[in-house]
Amino acid sequence: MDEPTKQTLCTFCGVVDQVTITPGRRVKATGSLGVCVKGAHYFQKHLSSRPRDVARLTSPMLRSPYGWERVSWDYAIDMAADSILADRQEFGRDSIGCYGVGQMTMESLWVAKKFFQGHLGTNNICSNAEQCLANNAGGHELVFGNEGPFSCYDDYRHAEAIFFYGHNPAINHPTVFQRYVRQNKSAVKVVIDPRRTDTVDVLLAESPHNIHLPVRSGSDVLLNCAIARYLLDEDAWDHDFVAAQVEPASAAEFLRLLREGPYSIDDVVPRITPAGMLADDMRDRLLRACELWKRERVVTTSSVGINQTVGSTGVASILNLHLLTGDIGAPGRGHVRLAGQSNASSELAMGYSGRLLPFRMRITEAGHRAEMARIWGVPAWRINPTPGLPVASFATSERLRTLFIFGTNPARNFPDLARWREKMMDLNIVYVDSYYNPEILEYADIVLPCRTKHETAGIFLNGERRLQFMEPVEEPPFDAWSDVRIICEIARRIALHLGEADPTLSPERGTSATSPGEAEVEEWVAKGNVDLSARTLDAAFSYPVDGQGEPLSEAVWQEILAASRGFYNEFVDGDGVPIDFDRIRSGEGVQWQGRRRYVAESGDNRPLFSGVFRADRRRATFHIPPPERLIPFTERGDGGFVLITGRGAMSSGSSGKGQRRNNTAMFNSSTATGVENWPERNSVYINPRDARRLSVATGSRVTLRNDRGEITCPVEVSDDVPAGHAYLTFHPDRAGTHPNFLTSSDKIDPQTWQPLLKDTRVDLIPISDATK
Ligand SMILES: Nc1nc2c(c(=O)[nH]1)N[C@H]1C(S)=C(S)[C@@H](COP(=O)(O)OP(=O)(O)OC[C@H]3O[C@@H](n4cnc5c(=O)[nH]c(N)nc54)[C@H](O)[C@@H]3O)O[C@H]1N2
Ligand SMILES: Nc1nc2c(c(=O)[nH]1)N[C@H]1C(S)=C(S)[C@@H](COP(=O)(O)OP(=O)(O)OC[C@H]3O[C@@H](n4cnc5c(=O)[nH]c(N)nc54)[C@H](O)[C@@H]3O)O[C@H]1N2
Ligand code: SF4
Ligand SMILES: [Mo]
Repeated sequence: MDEPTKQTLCTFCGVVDQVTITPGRRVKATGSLGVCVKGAHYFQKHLSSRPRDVARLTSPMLRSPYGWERVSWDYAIDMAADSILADRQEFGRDSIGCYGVGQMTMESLWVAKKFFQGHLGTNNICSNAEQCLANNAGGHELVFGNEGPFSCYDDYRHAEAIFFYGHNPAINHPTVFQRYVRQNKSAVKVVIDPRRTDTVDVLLAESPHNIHLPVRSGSDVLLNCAIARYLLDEDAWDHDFVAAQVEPASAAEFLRLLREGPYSIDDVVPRITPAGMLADDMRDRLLRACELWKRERVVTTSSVGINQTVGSTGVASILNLHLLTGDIGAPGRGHVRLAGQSNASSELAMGYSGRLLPFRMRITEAGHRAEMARIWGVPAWRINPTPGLPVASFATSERLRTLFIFGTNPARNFPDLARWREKMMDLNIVYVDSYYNPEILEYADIVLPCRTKHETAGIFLNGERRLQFMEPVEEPPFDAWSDVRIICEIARRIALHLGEADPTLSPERGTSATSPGEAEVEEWVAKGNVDLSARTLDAAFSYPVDGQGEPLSEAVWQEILAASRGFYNEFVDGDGVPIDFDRIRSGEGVQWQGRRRYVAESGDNRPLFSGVFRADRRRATFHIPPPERLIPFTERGDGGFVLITGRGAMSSGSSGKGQRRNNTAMFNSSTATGVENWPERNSVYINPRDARRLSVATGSRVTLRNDRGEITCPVEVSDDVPAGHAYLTFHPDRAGTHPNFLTSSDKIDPQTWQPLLKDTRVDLIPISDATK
């Protein structure tokens, strides 16, 4: 019998491409962007050879003294519910935590927030965005008052100049790079990246006008100050836009800082130019880049090269340039967000951070808590007024006891890995993933198998704010549940246990008239979780379900849509019409608030920007960078290397010619695309100057060491990396190289708490032949 053609989404990276599975199981691109190697590889592998190549979790499992024990769903859900109730009663509300991957559906993100924050009263609920995209949101909040990005991919087509700050789209967002960036042949492209990346190679081969600025790590804010100063000196900034749309005090302060500080091209060039590069060469390239800001329509994109180094200040320094030139809200002008993971944008909108409530409301504001409680239908006191932990501090928390992990691989991708792995031994970990991953199984206590991307239904909000629907294309071959179902079943099981313990339990204690204080709530918790209401809990997580017991996306979406009303990121289209489920499901989905935000409505002279609430129209603020963000990392003068970890360039070419070897089928921990893609051993890349200094050559082994730990790997000598820097991918290899033994969880962004993973200092110690 002929199989029907099926349509779904690729939900690895934040582009979220549309995919058609044709009869015979060929995978084709449906949308305008095509699919990349990872996307195609995933579907081909899962649809044609399952379950041979990819190890799946096939049943709920419990750790027992004899190893893993396979158990029924019913039993596993009981165990998870009991674990919450027991730890909560003994250790308090914030002994419970949740950490989730950026590829979860919007439905599961919403339901998890409601459960952990709205009912269990813990703010220890954060997500992978806190390692990845949070600082993009943080930068937007500093400058505009809200996190929403304002441009779309199409802006690449209309731009006259495109700047990539710490972003390597040729391998990391390949469909957007091919279909938008490279199609705009006339735009001049500028890549700001210490490394010569694939993106740099492709663009420099394409046009002699394209520019690579191989600045020292940590230079971006300084660089942007130099560009801004140039625009001031040339009187090439938009006086009218700044006067109309920017807070006057911040404008005065920013202009003064630029004029009085050491930000001229001559001041800045020597500080950002890596050893071995001629300062005149850098000067010439920088001046050409400044001229582009002066004359052309500019689109910028930043990614984790900024988010994980100079953080939200770095993003804000780019947005400052858009404010200064008025390059916002028009075709070909603005900052385009390319999210790392498919639903990272939903995590930001849903306030995934220990400081935030959904729609970016703040935990510490009583009015915000009351508003969220109203939406969730719980008494305001139930939302804990104490912020949760930064994800980077999970490892040192005395309070945390039970941690839910939805996907994500914290046994590999977390900073300070040694400390964190030790902490995981103490935690009661409920781990939810589709794949068998021995690294995490070492730490997990309860394992719940969830549906894969091609078995789940769900809503995704991509980097350009497009809401789309992922259709399941196959049923799971065994009883796997979606994340949303797992959360709802645990919540309802808790309600059941509470009801059994006390059938007379009143629907809610402490109504608004008798609002209890924090201490009183904790007393109720200690008395047997009697702060919880069985009735409210059961009602809140009883969504209509399909024939297999899966909560219906449409029902959850209706709740999210209604809740979003009045917030700046309320889910309306460009005409202000609420986006209903059928529209998300059809065609290429719907972009919330239209193709562009911050476009003046006709005849409307009001400020363009909104705060948390849509009605709160305000001017933007130039962000004044704190002094510590203006110092390139190599200026610390401690003789060590700056260790950059990222994607691509995994192992040395076997030819010994030092060419890069990428495996573009790898995505982060690369569980879904299969272990057979993993290289044998990853290499650390260093510049020939440093190799001479250390007397090492390609193939030599070195130890990378700092105050966090040490790892060993082979060297690749390459001009791709500037002197003073070392590059090592964080993708897995079979040898078990783990760069996160060297990263620190102490260096976090003050605005978002995101760890600054790419700001890592290491010493490189050659291993003598005798110890090889
Ligand atoms: N093929 C593939 N695609 C992916 C992924 C994958 O694993 N594989 N992962 C996805 C995810 S989760 C993400 S977050 C994105 C990330 O996409 P990218 O941001 O492109 O990823 P990275 O390679 O981590 O870092 C980008 C660049 O930042 C540079 N950099 C380091 N320090 C600095 C600095 O101080 N300043 C500047 N200007 N640049 C610096 C690095 O040299 C690196 O080339 O990719 C997504 N897409
Ligand atoms: N040193 C260093 N460390 C880094 C980075 C770096 O550049 N350098 N980058 C950081 C960044 S940007 C990121 S995004 C992280 C990536 O870190 P992770 O979030 O750990 O990365 P992934 O491998 O994408 O996801 C891990 C697991 O999530 C599962 N998963 C996917 N979708 C779902 C779902 O819907 N539900 C459930 N329950 N599970 C699911 C997958 O099967 C996979 O096993 O690493 C961070 N760590
Ligand atoms: S991984 Fe990203 S670029 Fe590749 S097909 Fe999937 S969504 Fe598109
Ligand atoms: Mo990411």
